[in-house]
Amino acid sequence: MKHIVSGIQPTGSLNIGTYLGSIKNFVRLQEAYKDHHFLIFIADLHAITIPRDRAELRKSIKEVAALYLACGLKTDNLSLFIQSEIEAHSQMSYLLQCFTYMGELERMTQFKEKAQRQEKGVTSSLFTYPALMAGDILLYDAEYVPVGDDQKQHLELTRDLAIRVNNRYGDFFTVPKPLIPKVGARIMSLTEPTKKMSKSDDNIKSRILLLDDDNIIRKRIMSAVTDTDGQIRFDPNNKPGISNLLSILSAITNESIETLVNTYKDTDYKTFKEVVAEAVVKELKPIKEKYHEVIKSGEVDTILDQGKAHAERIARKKIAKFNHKIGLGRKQK
Ligand code: ATP
Ligand code: LTN
Repeated sequence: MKHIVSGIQPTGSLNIGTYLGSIKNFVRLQEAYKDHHFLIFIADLHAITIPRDRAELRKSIKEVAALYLACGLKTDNLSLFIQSEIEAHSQMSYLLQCFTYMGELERMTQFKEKAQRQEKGVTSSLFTYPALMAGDILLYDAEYVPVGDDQKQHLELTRDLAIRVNNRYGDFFTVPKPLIPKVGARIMSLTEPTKKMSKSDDNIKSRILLLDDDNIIRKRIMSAVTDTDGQIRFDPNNKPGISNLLSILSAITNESIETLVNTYKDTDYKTFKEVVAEAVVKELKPIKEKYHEVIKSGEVDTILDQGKAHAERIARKKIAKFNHKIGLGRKQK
C-alpha cells in the first residue's frame, strides 16, 4: 500500500494558514488518492524543540486531533496518531542524524528564523529537527508529503537523506515527493502581510483561529492591513495585503485568482473584505460545529488508538530493518 504522510505541531490553536495550507489539502487528497493510505500525526516531539507549558501542550494535542476530524478527514483510509506514542520516531531521528551534515542543518531557514527569535536557550533539538522530520516521513516510505510552502526545504533535505542512504546500502527508503497546494501554500499575517500567518505570532489580530467566533472573524478581516491604491489585483510584492485576501478567498472557494480579480476588480476594499469575511465565516461554521460534536462523542481516543496500532506496526518493522541494514546489534539468525 502506498503512503501519504504529514504532521502538524500542537503548538497552539490552529489558524486558517495551517488549515488552507495543509488540512484542507489532506481532505482533498483523500478523495484524489483513494488507493493510498494516509498517515497523519500530531507532531508533539517537534513541538518541544521550543520550551512549552506541559498543560497547554496536552490540551493542544487533543485539540489538533479533534480539529483534523472536524475539518472532514475521513477515517477509512487514514491512521491518525500522536508522534511521541510511537518510539520509532525518536529512534529514527537519531539514526538519521548520523547521516546528516552540520552544514545542511545550518542552511535551514526555519532554524535560523526560530533561533533568532529566541533570546537564549536555543536547544540542539531545534537544530536537528529536520532529521526528526525526515524520520517521520522515511519510516513509512511515504510517496507523497502534503505540506505548506515553508516546509519545502525540510522536504528537500529528507529526499537527500533518502538518496544518501540508498546509495550507500542499496534501495532502502522511498524518496518522497512534496505536494504543495497551488493556492493557500503561504497564507500571510493579517497585520503584517509580508510575514507568514503563524501560531507563534505575539499579535492575536494577525490570524483567524478555526474556532474563532463569527464576529471576531469579521473584525479580523475588516481590519486586515491593505494599501491605499484602491485596486484589487494580485501582486504579492507591491500589494501583499490584498493579494493575501485573494489567496484566502481562492483557497476557500476553489475559484482561480484570475477569476476572482475579474469579478472584484471594480469593487471597493470594504465590500471586498466583507465578501472574504463571509466566505471564511461560512467555511469555518461546519468545522466549529463538528469540533464540538467530536469532542463530546469521545471518538478521538478510539481513532488515535487505532491509528497508533497501525502506524506502530509499520514503523517498528522499518526501524528494525534499518538497524540491521547499517550493522547495529548482532546478526539476525
Ligand atoms: P507556526 O504557525 O507556529 O509557524 P508551523 O508552520 O511551524 O507553525 P505547523 O502548524 O505544524 O507548523 O504547520 C502545519 C502545516 O501547515 C505545515 O505543512 C505548514 O507548511 C502549513 N502552514 C503553517 N502555516 C501556514 C501558512 N501561514 N500558510 C500556509 N500553510 C501553512
Ligand atoms: N515540521 C512540520 C511538521 C511536521 C511534518 C512532519 C510535516 C513534522 N513532521 C512530517 C510533514 C511530514 C512543521 O513545522 N510544519
